Amino acid sequence: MVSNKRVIKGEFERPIIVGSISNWLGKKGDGLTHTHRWTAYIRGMNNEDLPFIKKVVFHLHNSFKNPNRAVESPPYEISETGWGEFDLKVTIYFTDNSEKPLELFHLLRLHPPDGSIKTKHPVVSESLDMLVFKDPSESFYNLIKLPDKPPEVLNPSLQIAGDTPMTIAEQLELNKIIDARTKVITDVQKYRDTCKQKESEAISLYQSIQQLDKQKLILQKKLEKYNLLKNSNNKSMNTNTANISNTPMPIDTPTSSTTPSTITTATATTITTPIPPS
Ligand code: SLL
Repeated sequence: MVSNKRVIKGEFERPIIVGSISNWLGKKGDGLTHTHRWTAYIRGMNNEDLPFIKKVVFHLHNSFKNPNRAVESPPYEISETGWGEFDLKVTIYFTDNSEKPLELFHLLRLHPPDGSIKTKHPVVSESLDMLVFKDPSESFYNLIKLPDKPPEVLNPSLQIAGDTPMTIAEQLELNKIIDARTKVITDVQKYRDTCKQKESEAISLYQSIQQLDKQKLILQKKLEKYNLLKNSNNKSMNTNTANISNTPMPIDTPTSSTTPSTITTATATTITTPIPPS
């Protein structure tokens, strides 16, 4: 069956963040298999809604009970307690069924980069993924477009610190880091767009140059023909009637006309006026 869905031609990108935040449970943990409480999540770069997502499935390590956890409405996150880091697989299903589900991987970190195990600080790990949609349907395109103004809400990763909430100073610090990274990502995107635009400008300029080169070649050939003709005319005139040799040429040359320069006169400057034979 032929679908009559209208599509928007092109490739459209939409950034999303996959991340996790983990807190060491300290005495609240069992010191064995439940030492950390963590939350893994998918979120918009600026916490904007993700209306193009239908469902997110988090595939936990097999040591967890029911390792495949489906979340069918926002916020797309799951919280658990555990003891170890692992590669979390995340499958994103889109509202448009013709868009293939996407698989992402995220290293669920429990420990800070310095390797310390018992830390009071939450360990946040996030990465940005650029979703690319090719020729999406018009209705889906409207969902993947970034909203003009991102909502100004607190980062969800700051709201899910669980039993050990972050201090204001920590939240502010983390906010700063996330904001700075978001800015870098946005800037990179902007520069990439500018590059694309400049590239297409360069291509069309190059095409114009080629076109002009062709025109120049045609005019040069015409000119050559004209010179040849004029040369032979002059020769025959010289032999027949010596005083007609100074007859002005039928085209505008710098010597024969005072009309303002045009492309014709500019080309005409390359005319080599033949020296009458002595
Ligand atoms: C490894 N990185 O490769 C480890 C796997 C698995 C962590 C870590 C289970 C908690 C529970 C849990 O934390 N697994 O039992 O509910 O060996």
